[in-house]
Amino acid sequence: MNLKNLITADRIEAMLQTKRLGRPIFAFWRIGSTNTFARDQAMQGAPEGTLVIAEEQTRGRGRMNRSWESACCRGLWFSIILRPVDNSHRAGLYPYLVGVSVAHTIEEVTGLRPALKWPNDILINGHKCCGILAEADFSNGRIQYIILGIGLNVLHHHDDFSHSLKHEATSLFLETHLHFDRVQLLANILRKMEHQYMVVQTEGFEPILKEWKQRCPWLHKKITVNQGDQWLEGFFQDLDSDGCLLLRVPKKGIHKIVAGDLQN
Ligand code: BT5
Repeated sequence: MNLKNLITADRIEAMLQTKRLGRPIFAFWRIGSTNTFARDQAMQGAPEGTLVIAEEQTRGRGRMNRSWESACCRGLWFSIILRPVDNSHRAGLYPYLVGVSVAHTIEEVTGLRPALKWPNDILINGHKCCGILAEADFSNGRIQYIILGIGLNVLHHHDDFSHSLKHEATSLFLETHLHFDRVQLLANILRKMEHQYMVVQTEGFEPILKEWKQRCPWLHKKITVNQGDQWLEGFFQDLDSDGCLLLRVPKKGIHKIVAGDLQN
């Protein structure tokens, strides 16, 4: 690893092209979880746009208490605090904003077209390169803050993944053999996110959901959704206006799925 390619607050600041997202910056060498740190900051009043990023996470988290592998100096492990003036039932839509922004950026820099998999995985050639963890705080039916945690595998070689992930995960390097500058990538993602955030404030989530669906190869196909010990089979009919998956189950009608995992 070339030392000048490390993630530092100074390098991020020099490359940022945003007005709000990425200001202020908390950059760590090692942290438990950027989402946990960001949540503590948000509870203490940290402003919208606050960025928390680390070269390594020792307790990176996925959804439902799953863990997120965050190898040192290989990826982008970061969280952004948003404070949208919005109703709590729309909190589930913000991960789509991230998914579309990251997919856009990956496509721009690699020329590859990543697939978006419900609820919020990003895959290249069938392998997961990015996961998103959104955690929100509500009161009186309003969003107080939302933490958008993003894990993007950038420079990993096969051996940087644990044995169990080797066959399901990928990185931008593995797909392109290019060494991306992670800070430049981060700046591109934040610029896209800020743009999409402005779109949401003027036009709502429609344009984002539309683009998300265009990038989701499972839409209108037969799928299986896993919810703990329950498996549901049906057709991926649509996303509803809150971001839930609408599953059409033959002879049983439409099921609205709030959380779960889509099986291949
Ligand atoms: C996610 O959860 O995909 C959300 C991951 C969010 C990680 C970011 S990193 C910055 C911020 N701080 C945090 O602590 N978290 C966020 P989920 O859909 O539950 O997927 C978790 C599953 O993905 C695991 O059970 C593994 O199977 C797989 N996985 C773990 N690490 C991976 C990696 N680096 N690349 C690809 N897949 C991985």
